[in-house]
Amino acid sequence: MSNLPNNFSQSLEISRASQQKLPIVALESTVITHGLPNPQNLALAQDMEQTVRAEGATPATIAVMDGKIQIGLSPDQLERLANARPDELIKVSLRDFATTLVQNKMGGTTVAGTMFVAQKAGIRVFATGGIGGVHKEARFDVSTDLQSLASIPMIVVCAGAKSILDLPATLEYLETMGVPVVGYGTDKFPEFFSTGKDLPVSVKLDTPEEIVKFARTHWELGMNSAVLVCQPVSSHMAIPADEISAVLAQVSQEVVEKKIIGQKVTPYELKRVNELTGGKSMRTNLDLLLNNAKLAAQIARAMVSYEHQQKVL
Ligand code: PSU
Ligand code: MN
Repeated sequence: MSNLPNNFSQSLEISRASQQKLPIVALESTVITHGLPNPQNLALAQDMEQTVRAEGATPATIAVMDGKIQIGLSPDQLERLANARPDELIKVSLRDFATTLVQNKMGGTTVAGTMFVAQKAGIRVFATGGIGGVHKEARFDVSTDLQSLASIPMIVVCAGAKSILDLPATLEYLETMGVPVVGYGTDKFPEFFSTGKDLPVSVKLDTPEEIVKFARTHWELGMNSAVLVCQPVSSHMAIPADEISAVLAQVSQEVVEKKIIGQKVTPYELKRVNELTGGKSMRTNLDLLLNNAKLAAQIARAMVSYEHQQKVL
């Protein structure tokens, strides 16, 4: 049995996979509860799990429901989470776990929240869409995602951070906190909807094996930070930066005018960008999420092979 603390519950599939040291990929659930509309959210959640399985790894979607912090959801739990009413749901970052548990609500975990839980379960690889960062509208609004990246050793696969954020400030913060920013096959920091153009990553790596070797080296030195792997959105689904910049500027202005603050900012921005691009941004978002799940599964497999080799040597 697992040695998880109270309030955590692990599915049988994940317990077995971790006992047998099989590759596991953690998946977040804020994208299900607050990032995408219904029913696309459920389809995406199922497709991400399927993509991880197709690459030979086990998906561990993380969420709060049924009175526990869940590591690995059953098909029925995934459906109930995706179909829940907004008033039943909390967006769960680090400060929100206790609230969600004591109010017996359901919660979609953010990047920060998911990393926190995955670490407890010994999971080392996690796939998401885009990380949170420093906002443009209120520059003291810095996502807890950055703090978790600074303090939790894990490989986090993303498509960079949304260009609606203050990207130079976000990268400065990551640098300050000692988080390596890996460009997967690129030396430019991907900008979520677009492939990225002028901001640098800290290192370019080209294969899952190189990423594993890099992460192992980073942690063997005693570093405790995450390794942020940024895979650019595929070029046929990318929205060029100049095509989307007017939309991003308008949405940013709306956030200020409507006085939207705190954890409501990111969901509002994603929803409005989708409306203003006539659904295009959501298609891009879905595509990059699946690509990231696939790469994360390949990395998780490479990690298991690497550990096996180390033992044999
Ligand atoms: N980026 C997306 N879709 C999302 C999120 C980010 O494209 O749904 C979610 C992630 O879960 C991320 C969170 O951790 O938003 C960041 O929210 P905040 O800025 O409130 O920390
Ligand atoms: Mn925020």
